[in-house]
Amino acid sequence: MSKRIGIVCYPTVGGSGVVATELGIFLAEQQYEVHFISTTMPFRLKRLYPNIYFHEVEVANYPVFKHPPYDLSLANKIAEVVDREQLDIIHAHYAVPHAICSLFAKQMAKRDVKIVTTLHGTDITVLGIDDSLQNMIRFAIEQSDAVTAVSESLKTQTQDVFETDTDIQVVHNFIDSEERIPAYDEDLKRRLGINMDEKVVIHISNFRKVKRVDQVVEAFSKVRDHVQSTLLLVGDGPEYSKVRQKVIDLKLQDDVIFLGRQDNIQDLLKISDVKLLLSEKESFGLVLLEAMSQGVPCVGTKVGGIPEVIDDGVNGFICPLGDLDCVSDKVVNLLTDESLWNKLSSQSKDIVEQQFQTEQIVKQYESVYDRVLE
Ligand code: GMT
Repeated sequence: MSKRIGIVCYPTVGGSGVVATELGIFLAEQQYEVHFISTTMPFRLKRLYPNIYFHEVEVANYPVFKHPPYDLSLANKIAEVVDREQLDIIHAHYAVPHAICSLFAKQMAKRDVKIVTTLHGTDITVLGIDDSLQNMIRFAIEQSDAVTAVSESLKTQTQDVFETDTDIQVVHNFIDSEERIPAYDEDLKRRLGINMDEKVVIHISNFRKVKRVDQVVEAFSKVRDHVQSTLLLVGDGPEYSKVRQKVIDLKLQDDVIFLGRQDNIQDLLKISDVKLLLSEKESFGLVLLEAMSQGVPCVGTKVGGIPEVIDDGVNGFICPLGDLDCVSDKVVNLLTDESLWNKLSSQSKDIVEQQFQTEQIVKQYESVYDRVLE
């Protein structure tokens, strides 16, 4: 009989939501029965699949509650779905709150369900440092039936911060490069007001402080002194206004295009020459795979899991955090040396094909499921 998996995730735009949704879709194609448990329908779940179900968590909001108790509603919903749908496994994406809620649901449910927790980063690199949450995160990690982390770096950091010897399996992020090759939209550059012979640098993120988008603009400013180019900034978030101001301060208004949140980033990547990710914390950087699968070489910081994705000099370049001269030198090299660009572009695609394909990585999650059900 096919396995029944409940996936608890954030449905919004963001790497963890994308990974959880693509995982669910691929599992469904392998005949698993997949139940998403979340506040809204995961945004990538656009097609109808007969063996994928969505269970909406409705958050109670009575005047007596100072804050709507999302976590309690979620735990209650998970327990309800475990019993009704006879789930075998709950795969929680993020220790807090999803693994914690899943553990609570396991105690409430009548059925014995296994909990697999995937750590995506912020729960460890940001919340793990917060004393008030440390014990709870450690509890989630130690009580789960299996724990995975999206990079070696995140695994090591988790074991160090929480002083735990829990076995953590590294399962990298993945991408289905086959599905993501749109036709080159010849007209897109012109519609964006970019000259056809101009180079394009791109950054895509949720504009949180850790993404250091201001440094992306500063590095681009240095690049712009040498190469006629445009910076595409895709995404929105808390630092957005500051970044806009930075662009004004550096008098780059004519060279930087803010595109806000975009669902369809493949078309934008297709017209881009280099992708920048200069984060101060980054457990993996799924967006790097998205760029590499389109043959866009990446320049990133020597932080977290980024060096596990960018092999320095092979499919892009790595610079020390905050070293913007290094970043601009590498970008200028890529934009001006066609044979270097061609080599790194084709090696980017090869690395995605060889190391980060959906099928290959999902097998690793499947072996985790088999192990906990043994
Ligand atoms: O990067 C973010 O702020 C979003 C966050 C998320 O929850 O989606 O991304 C985290 O998970 C992704 C999927 O595993 C990773 O690729 C990102 O590197 C990680 N972000 C951070 O560690 C800051």
